[in-house]
Amino acid sequence: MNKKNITFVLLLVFVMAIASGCSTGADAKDQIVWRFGHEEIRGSIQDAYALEFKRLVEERSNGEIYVEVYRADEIGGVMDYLEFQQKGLLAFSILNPGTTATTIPENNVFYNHFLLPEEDDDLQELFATSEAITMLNKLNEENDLKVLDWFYEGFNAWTANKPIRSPQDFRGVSIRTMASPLIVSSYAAYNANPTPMPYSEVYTGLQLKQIDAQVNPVFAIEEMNFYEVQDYLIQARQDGFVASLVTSPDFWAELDAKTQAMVLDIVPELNDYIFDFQAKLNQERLDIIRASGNIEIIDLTEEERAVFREAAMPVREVFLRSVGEEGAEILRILDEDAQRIIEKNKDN
Ligand code: 6CS
Repeated sequence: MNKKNITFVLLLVFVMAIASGCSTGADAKDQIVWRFGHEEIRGSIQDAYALEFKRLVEERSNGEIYVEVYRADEIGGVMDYLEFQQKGLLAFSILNPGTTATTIPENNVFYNHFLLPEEDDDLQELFATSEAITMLNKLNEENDLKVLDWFYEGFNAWTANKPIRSPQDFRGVSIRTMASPLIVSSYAAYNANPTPMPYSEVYTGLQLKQIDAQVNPVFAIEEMNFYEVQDYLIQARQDGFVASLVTSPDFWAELDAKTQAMVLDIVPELNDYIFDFQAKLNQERLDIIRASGNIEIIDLTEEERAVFREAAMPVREVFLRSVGEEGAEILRILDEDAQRIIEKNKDN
């Protein structure tokens, strides 16, 4: 079966399951099933978020709701999950802007390099308070995604088969990125050859030397075994991996007020949980990678980072060209709020 047919069959299975009331067994004939998709593998940050969501929903609904978690590639690739979510075939998903910005370019705002605060607490405050987030969520809703939460999975590190300390070093390096055009432009601005490919193919791509490098948070570099087939892990702290908990506006509108309130109560708890979880997991996994002795870890100096910052600034124009006035306003407010929060918290 080709990919289109597989997608079609999956859609059909979903529609039939939804139409049949989604019961999960003899004792569960009135049980509601919420299908929850995410982009990563078992043990990842998105999986921890999904499992905690499942635990809290099942507990607080007194078992009336059962949450079924689908991980990356279990029922399609991440682009399929976006389509399933926009069509309301999944109740909830975790999707990151590298995926959603292919149809909602404003979501790329988070992937402008050297924009977001580097401290986790500052970032959490920014997501919770910035008017830019409210504006972004409204735009998503107009595009069939209701965003309930934005969270963080750690800064994006590079792995490569050569040391990279300057944009000059990126010349001739084919680096795998996610599909979002802004991410592609960011690495083109560093002189690299950005090569989008599905997440699940990156390990083989590196092993077979179809690509020379890739970019992802440390926890992912460990669990996807990228560090086993690369020689250098480079921490430039140019941007972070942001993800969103989304549902579809139609699905949400059909939930009764009590169920909506239950979910809205759970979300801030999940946000606190995952900010702590990702910090610990990224640290633990950096330690595992270091202990393996497989890869040299390079932390760029402030001087080296400054050269990348300068090369990244023209890419803001690429973002602005891809969005309308509202997108420009979102970037302006997010930047302003980020600077204000960093300044306010700097002595804490
Ligand atoms: O690089 C990617 O495509 C993926 N990376 C992570 C850490 N999560 C999901 C995403 O699809």
